[in-house]
Amino acid sequence: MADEVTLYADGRSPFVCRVKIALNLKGIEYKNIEEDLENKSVDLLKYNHVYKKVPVLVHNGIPILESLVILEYIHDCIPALYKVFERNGDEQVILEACEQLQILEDELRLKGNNFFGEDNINLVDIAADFIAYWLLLLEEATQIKVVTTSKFPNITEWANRFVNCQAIKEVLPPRAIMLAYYKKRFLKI
Ligand SMILES: N[C@@H](CCC(=O)N[C@@H](CS)C(=O)NCC(=O)O)C(=O)O
Repeated sequence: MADEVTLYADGRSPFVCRVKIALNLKGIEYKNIEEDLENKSVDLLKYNHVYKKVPVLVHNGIPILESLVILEYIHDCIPALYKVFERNGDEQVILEACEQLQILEDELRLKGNNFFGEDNINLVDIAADFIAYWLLLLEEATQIKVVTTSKFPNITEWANRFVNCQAIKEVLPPRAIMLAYYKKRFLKI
């Protein structure tokens, strides 16, 4: 995700806070526009003309409404991480990916929690599922390593805990299928 990202917000709102957390964890820079909900801006009313609520995330002029939908959108953008493999392990892209991962690593280390949702999995953990499972499979398939245990010990432990939760384990796509798919896609095997 790049370019112009604007968040129409109200700093007191838990729905807005969800989006800010996800943006921070992904290291995405954005312009925050604080709304007066008693006197909403023309832009907010234009972008969210049905519900007229915050948060609204505007990415390159396209508005995304509803905090959970915005979380999904931010997650789907997976900026530098996937690019590492598309660019065949380009050093600069790996560096950018590591910068993003460092934000998550620090968050886990400083709080000392099992999950981003403290003792339990929350939406941020779920939104980061790519890192816990798919990223490691991509690394294995391509032999391009980003998440080393020495560099990201907390992410490594978090990923283990995450994929070993029953509710998660039973819905993950099979390793063998994913490895074959990634080998075909990136190594043309
Ligand atoms: N379902 C929405 C709820 C958003 C919401 O209720 N926002 C409140 C602020 S906490 C709001 O904008 N209220 C203004 C209004 O209802 O006029 C979401 O998850 O984004």
